[in-house]
Amino acid sequence: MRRILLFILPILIIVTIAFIGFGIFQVRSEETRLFDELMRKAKAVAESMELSVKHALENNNISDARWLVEKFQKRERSQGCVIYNRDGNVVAITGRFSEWKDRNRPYIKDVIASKNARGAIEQFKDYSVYSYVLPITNEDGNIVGLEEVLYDTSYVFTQLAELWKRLSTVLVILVVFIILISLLVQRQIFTAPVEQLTEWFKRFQKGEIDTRHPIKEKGGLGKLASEVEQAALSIRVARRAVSEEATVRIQKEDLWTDSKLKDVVRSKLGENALFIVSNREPYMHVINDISGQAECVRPASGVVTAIDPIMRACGGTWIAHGGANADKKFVNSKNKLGVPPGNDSYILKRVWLTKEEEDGYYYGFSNEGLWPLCHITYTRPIFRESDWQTYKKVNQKFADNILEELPNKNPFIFIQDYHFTLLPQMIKAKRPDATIALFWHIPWPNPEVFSTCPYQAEILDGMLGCDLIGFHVQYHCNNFIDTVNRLLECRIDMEKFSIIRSNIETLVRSFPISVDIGINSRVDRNEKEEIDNIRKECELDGKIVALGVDRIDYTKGLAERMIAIDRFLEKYPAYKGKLVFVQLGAPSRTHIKRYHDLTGELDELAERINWKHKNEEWKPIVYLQRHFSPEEIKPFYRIADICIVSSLHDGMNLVAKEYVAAKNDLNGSLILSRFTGAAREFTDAIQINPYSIEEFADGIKLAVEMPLSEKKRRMENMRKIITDNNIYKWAGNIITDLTTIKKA
Ligand code: ADQ
Repeated sequence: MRRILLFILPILIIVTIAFIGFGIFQVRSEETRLFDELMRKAKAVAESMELSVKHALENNNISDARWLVEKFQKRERSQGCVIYNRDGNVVAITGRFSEWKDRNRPYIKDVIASKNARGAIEQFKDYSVYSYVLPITNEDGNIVGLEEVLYDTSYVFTQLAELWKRLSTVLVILVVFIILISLLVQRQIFTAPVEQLTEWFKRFQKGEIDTRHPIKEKGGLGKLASEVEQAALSIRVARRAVSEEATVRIQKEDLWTDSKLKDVVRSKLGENALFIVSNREPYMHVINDISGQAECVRPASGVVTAIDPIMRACGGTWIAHGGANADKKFVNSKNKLGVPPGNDSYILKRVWLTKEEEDGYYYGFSNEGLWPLCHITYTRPIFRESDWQTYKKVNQKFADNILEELPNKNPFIFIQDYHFTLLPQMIKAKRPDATIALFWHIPWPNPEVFSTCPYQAEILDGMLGCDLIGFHVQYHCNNFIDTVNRLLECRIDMEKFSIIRSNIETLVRSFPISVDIGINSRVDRNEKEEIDNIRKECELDGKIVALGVDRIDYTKGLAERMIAIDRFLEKYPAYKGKLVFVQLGAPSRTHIKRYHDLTGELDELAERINWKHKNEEWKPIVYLQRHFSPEEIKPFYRIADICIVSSLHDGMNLVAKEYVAAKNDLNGSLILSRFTGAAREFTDAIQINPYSIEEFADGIKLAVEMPLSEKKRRMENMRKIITDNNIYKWAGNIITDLTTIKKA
């Protein structure tokens, strides 16, 4: 708009100045013409009366003189006449100008003296009057008197004002025409070709077209178009070169790092951008209750912990629900923003959901239905038809949001979790060229359990729009293949471990997720200070510290953990006053009754156990119920002599891996539930059955009493596992597998 103004404004200024100049000239000419006409009229009238006035004056006939001036009363309302004797005294005057005689009129004496007629504009009351004075002489040339004809000139000014008004109207019409024509011309010669060029550049960048730019003209725009074409071509060539270089580098490096993953993405996906879809967004903008200011928060979510480093390394677009209360303030017109804040490594696109949609799709179907269905923790899943309908609607909403972002050729979409089972099929139906992977972060139950879901066929069908479905462990892959085989009509290729349905082949693979050991083991600047503060605030000096870090979720075995601490202290009272268990609990899904009840249950349990065992200087449980940033959690991991992960069922459990990654002094023990995915890799952890409180309490004793050398040996083994199998390897393997399938 500013550009258009800059273009139109000078034209408007020039036209307006020219028009005003022309107007002034027109009005001046008209004014001169009207006054000329007035003077001529006044002179003619005076001369036509000269003889009659002379006669009346010579005969000293006052009544004739009065009769003559009164004739003017009947003429135009603006006219008048005054007859003077030879001394300049008024003899007769038209009634409407009667006050004229009280006015100072020095020119009368001049006319008597010079005997020359005089015409001039004079001020009278609040208007001006044209006065024409004619000397009346006898045959001897002596003055017998004077005759003055008066004209009110207001009508001249009224006519001039009318003229100005007409000229202004023409000016306004002209300005409107100029603006319209300029906009039209500007669009035709500037905006339209630039839009064309932009569209071409966008599509050329995405690899959708190979044709030359569409600008035909040779002038400035043509030159600009050629430059743009050169730049686009150079970027393409550079990308290809980077991708080839990346391939060479990958072959040389063994260990997976963020830069190796970046190289894999470049070499395997080339120009095709990476799209991640998840329910939870990696960065939320939340209003701080105390300061009232918006702040950026990383949510407590295993999916976010895992995927964020990948996106930081590779770039791309992450599409997620914008669910925080200040999220809308931080997006652009396309609902996007660069994240992490201040670093802009990748794009986050926020999708908005209504409260009803969030209730039905997220709280209802996903977390009261699918979550308990897949976790065997004896919490009954609830399937409501209305939730299912909303779940379908929201999946479609995400599909629409993704489809409008995709480049025209071979995009790569990586969907996260059970919130989007229908999404793969929805995207595949519109974009069969898209490569789609879904990672299922939670366990997959056996066919009997899954068949209790009333929407089983639609869910499986939706998921089979994928080219690849990943689980943490092989056991869940087997469960999935069994489920599909039992519940759907399809062909299973056991050799490739794939499912073929409606001509789409879906590979099923296990990819054990992990963490970035580098980020987790790095010592931060203020860490020592933070550790001292925590020790002081939680009264941990000289104590054995056991730690739990979880979202408050019934699958995480939080109650079992507290009960095991109680049993441990009962069974081994020598540890009273010596061991403190710190639980960091992030409130989660609190709108769901089961979660709300759990929060109350845990508060009560911690309170009861503390009451039972505490003394004046010590209590066994420190329960910190809030969200912590990853930087805040790390010093707790460093302090902890023992980390307890007691999930009743868990896809993987990243807390176990974060703890091992943070323990670079090797002085720590991990107590790990057998029912986590992590238990398959961490055979050196102290594995427990969280349902068996005796075994659990003994596990704590084993961890407390384990000799340092044994602890170090076990920790070293576990650290080797996550060094080799880190989060970059996880993502790299998925991308490599996918691109291999695509080529086959
Ligand atoms: P989650 O069920 O969210 O993940 P988990 O793997 O343990 O579980 O990850 C939790 C994450 O939240 C960790 O990064 C942890 O540091 C963080 N966290 C925990 N408590 C917190 C607190 N109080 N404040 C802030 N952050 C906190 C799902 C599956 C898992 C699977 C992951 C990844 O349920 O089985 O391991 O996805 O695939």
